[in-house]
Amino acid sequence: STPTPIATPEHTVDGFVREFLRELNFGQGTDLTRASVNDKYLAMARTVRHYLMVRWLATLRRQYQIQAKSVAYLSAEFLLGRQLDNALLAADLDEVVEEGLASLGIDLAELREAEVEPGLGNGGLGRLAACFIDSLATMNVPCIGYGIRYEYGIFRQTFVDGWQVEKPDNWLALGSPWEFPHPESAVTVDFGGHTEHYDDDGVTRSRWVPGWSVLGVPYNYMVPGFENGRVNTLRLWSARATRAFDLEIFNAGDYAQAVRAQTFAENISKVLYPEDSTPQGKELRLQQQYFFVACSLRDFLDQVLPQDFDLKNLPDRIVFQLNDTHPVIAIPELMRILVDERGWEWDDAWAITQKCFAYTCHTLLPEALEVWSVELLGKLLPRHLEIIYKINEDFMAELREAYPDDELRVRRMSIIAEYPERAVRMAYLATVAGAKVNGVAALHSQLLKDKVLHDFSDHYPDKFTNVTNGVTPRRFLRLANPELSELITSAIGDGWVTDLDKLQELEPLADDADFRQAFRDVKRANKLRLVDVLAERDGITFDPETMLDVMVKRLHEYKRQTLKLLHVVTLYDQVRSGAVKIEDITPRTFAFGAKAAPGYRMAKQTIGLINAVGRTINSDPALQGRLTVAFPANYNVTLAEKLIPAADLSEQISLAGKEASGTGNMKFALNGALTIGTDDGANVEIRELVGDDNFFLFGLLEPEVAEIVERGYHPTSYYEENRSLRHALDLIASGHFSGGDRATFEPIVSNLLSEDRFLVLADYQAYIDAQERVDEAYADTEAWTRSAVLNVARSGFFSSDRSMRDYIDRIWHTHPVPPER
Ligand code: 26V
Repeated sequence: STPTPIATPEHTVDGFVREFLRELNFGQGTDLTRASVNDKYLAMARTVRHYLMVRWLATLRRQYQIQAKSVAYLSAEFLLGRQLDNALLAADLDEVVEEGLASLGIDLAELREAEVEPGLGNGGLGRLAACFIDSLATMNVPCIGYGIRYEYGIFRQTFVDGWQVEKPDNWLALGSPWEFPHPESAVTVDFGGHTEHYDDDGVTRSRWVPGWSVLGVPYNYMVPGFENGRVNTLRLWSARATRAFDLEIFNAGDYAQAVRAQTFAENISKVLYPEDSTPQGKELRLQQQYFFVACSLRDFLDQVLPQDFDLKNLPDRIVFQLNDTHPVIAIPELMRILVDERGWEWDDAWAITQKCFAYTCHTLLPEALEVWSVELLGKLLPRHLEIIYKINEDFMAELREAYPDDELRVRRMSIIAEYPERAVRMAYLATVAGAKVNGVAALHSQLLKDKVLHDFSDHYPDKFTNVTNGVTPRRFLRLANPELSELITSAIGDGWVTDLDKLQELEPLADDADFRQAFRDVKRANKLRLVDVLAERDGITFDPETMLDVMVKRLHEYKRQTLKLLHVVTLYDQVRSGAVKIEDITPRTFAFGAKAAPGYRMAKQTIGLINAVGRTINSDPALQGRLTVAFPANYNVTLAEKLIPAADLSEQISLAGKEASGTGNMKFALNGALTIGTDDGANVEIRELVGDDNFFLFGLLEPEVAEIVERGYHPTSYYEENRSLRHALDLIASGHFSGGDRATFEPIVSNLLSEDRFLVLADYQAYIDAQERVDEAYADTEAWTRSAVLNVARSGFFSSDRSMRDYIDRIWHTHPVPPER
């Protein structure tokens, strides 16, 4: 006997206006004459939410009834980007809202810009999680995303004299209309203390006597599918002090100390760690990881599952997907729940646990593989450490049986590292416990098997698989590039939005001159739009008639922003020295977007250098309209959505064997930019699909890199033997870009000349040559456009819908559940 079901507001302009005004009056407590832009934005966001609410509740009800197998996507990061447009698209409301607001004299575009994006991730890994949950909702697959509601997301980047200065990202300050807090459903998470072992009817059992605890408050977010009536849930956890925690201290009479205790607890979800390559072994980070994982397991087992659920059947009802090693502590946590709390036998618990987890690795850099010191783990999670030891003990025994004469191998594979300190290798733990392990592009998965986890792929050949990453076509084509979307739809219909392989039908149009002209018109319109955005946002000007050459991604040595910069400096030097006439240079705008981890010195230096080179070039009257460097600060999802559709050339120039996949590369190809790239990550697959003629490949291949490094790499020989490289480096070293100060960028130059870990100098000439091929190709407008169209037509594979299908078929074995109709 359900009470009267709630009704969705009428899907008409009048219906929207009524609901909007009600929200403005009753929700915001204001009226049209007094409302601020923020008032109007919040009222509109809540109104849009109402249109999705019936679907959300229906999705939840149906899932409770049928108990279909779900995916729990455990991720420390969800880099969602702005929510409004996505919600409007899902609910098919954009026209109604635009018209409704216009009838009230409100400009939708202005309200859009009022939204602060939730930047709850560092880069590719967090954005991937956001694309995946979008796809699962659109494909009607039951999924719950679990993560952390950081009070401060990725820092806001500013430039002061060209140097990065970080500002806190106070994204919640003006209200957060997309979230639903549920403090009444808070769960308790324990930390610290010690363990006890006791006799239970002749059996020795263990228990954890924690030292302190915090509360996890869930905040729910809607994850709407595209026009399909489904709304999945993303549940992010926020840390609070427990009442017991407070009371104890209050009763002791120390009010100030009690308030400090609150702060201590709330610190756990306070801020996203902005490092994405070098784990620092910070205690707070481990607290974050255990916090969200413990909340999520508790929530799923106690709240989501029906009360009488028999956990023996858990693998039929859930798979926990581990997004990198960050949530891997969930493995001993599930063991602890089953063995200590539910009294299961160890072997039974282990058998179930091994079926419930799967692990995705997102890196190849050895320094990015997380290890947690035994000392820290033992202090913070003493029972989990015992459980990990026991898992390892059993695993070592299994290995000694399999490899009786190979103790070296057995030790290599230990979950516990002995040097430089005793520490738990989280990737090994995930590999041993997980039902499947996957890399994120074909090359990456191969290298995982051959190198990073070689012993494990020997031992468990069937565990390893590949799922090439993807991006959601809703956000990164349909919403980010409305004009191209319209052009595509006018040619092949709109089925591509949920079936991106349909883009293949565009292929013949690459040879249609009218279509190519229309395609160029779209690109031009997108560039003009970007000109306005950058002028308004950053005070940057560039000529939309120039080739837009874009490198946007986190700043990392392995991604090689310095290689791009050496190209820019080389062009500048050629013109300056008179070796090349300015008229002979293809006019280009070099756009950069990159945040550096605040503690990553070389990366911050590189940001300084990009800005310094930009300042010099942009202020040289001889180069006006010919060479421009545009480096807008604070690159984020919102800016990506404006930059990528305008790009002509996509820079994907990591050293081969270092970029696990890349996903920006896919977004560019899908929006009709041509790629200049190395044979790395998903570039390999992009090139295979779009064809050699439509991709500018350069640089060493992974095996060649391995060979050079093996032989001993000497960057100075390249410097000595290559004149233009020498000139470019000398120019930087001379202080030319730093007001004559030779010291400023000395660390970059000397690093390249002495160590050059990522073989920038070795790939320099190949890169310069490839850029010359780019110039030649760009000169033939029709041929270039043809290539660009083919890039779009052949990028259907890179839909995250396809990635999700692969996960479903190869790892999850879940099924879509269409909504009741
Ligand atoms: C690692 C660490 C290490 C500890 C400090 C904090 C932290 C935060 C994040 C990470 C993960 C780094 C791995 C990562 O982001 N990988 C990227 O994943 C993308 C999605 O699969 C992929 O496209 C990129 O190539 C890969 O670099």
